Amino acid sequence: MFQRLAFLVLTSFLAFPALADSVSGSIQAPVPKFRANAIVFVKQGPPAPAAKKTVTMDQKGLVFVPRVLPIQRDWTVEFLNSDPVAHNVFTVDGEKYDLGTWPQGQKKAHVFSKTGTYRQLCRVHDDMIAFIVVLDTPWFAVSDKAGNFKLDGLPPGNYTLGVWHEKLKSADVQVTVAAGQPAKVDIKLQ
Ligand SMILES: [Cu+2]
Repeated sequence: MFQRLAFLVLTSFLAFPALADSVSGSIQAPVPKFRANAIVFVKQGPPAPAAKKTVTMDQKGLVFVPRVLPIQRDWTVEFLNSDPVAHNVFTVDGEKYDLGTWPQGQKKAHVFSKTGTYRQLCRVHDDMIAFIVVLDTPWFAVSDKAGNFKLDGLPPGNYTLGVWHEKLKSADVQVTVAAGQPAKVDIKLQ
């Protein structure tokens, strides 16, 4: 009985493809190392669900982890210190904040209510830097070392994707997502 039920569930899933689909692709850059850490996001497209989430940016091994963190507006970022030395977090961008300096194992939170790029800096360590990019969409992805990325859960429709990279020019790309047909797009940054 249970096996039969499982079979029915499986066949109905196959007969009616999921309404949401994906866009995957790759980033090409003038220098191979710049393929990584590009943010690909939905700039224009079907209405997106609003969701509030809390995500973490760590300070570990004297670097921010991750270096590039896309979030949706009104999300909370918890800044964690995993190092045996004190770290600070501040930005000179947007609403400008200085969250103070705190020791290992502790964290401080900040809610980002405006879109934009916020460089994350540390007063204790001059060379520490990371980027929080606050977007108007929950649909975004960060490219891996090889430049590959994947946006999941997109309803069918026509999209303009934006691409952000800390060193390269922004780019816009048009893509159409059809139900049951994952889209592919390769993006050349300059
Ligand atoms: Cu530091």
